[in-house]
Amino acid sequence: MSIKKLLITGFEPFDGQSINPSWEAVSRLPEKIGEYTVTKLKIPVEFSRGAECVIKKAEEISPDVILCVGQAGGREKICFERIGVNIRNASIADNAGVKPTDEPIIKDGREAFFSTVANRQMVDAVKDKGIACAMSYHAGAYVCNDVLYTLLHRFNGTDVKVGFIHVPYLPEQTTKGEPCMELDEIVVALNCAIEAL
Ligand code: PCA
Repeated sequence: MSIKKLLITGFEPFDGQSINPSWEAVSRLPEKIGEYTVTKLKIPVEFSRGAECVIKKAEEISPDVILCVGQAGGREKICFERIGVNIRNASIADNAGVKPTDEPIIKDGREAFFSTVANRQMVDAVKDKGIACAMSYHAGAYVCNDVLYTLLHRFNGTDVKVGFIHVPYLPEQTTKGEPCMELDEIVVALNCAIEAL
C-alpha cells in the first residue's frame, strides 16, 4: 500500500462564535488514516487569505488530496460540496471586515468547478456508518466557497484532488434549537470519509 498525503483544513471561529466545529473536528483526527498521512491546518475566515494559506501549505508539502472542512450553521447533515462557484457574496463581514457583494473570486475565471475528490464514495461510506450526510450542490458564496473555488482553480489540470465538507453546528453553539451534531460523530464521519477517498 502506497502512502499518500492528505492536507486537511478547518476554520477559525467567525460570526461571533467562540469555536468552529470544523477545526474542532479536524484537530482531533489522527496523524494517519487508511493510506494517508494527515497534515492539519487551521485557516482564517477571510476572503482570499483563507485560500492563500491552504495553497502555501500545499506548495510546501505537495499533498495528493486537499480536503477543506467548514461550518454550515443551520444544516443538519454533513454535506459533501460538489461545486465551487466564481462569486463572492457575504451577508456578514469576514474576520478581516470584508463584505463583498456579487464580485467574482477570479476575474475572468470560469463560472464553476466540480470538486475533484470521490464525493459519492465518501457519502456512501459515511451513510453506512449511520451518520446523517448528503451530497450538496451549493457551498454558498461566502468564505468556504471562496476557498473551494480558488483551490479548484489553482489545482485544475494537476494531480492534486480538492474537496470540501460542510459540518453542522455543535450542540453548544445552538441557542434557538438549530440543528446540530455531536463532535465525536463529526470526527467519526471525517475519518470514515478519508478512508473512503
Ligand atoms: N463556514 C463559512 C466560512 C467559514 C466556515 O466555517 C462558510 O460556510 O462559508
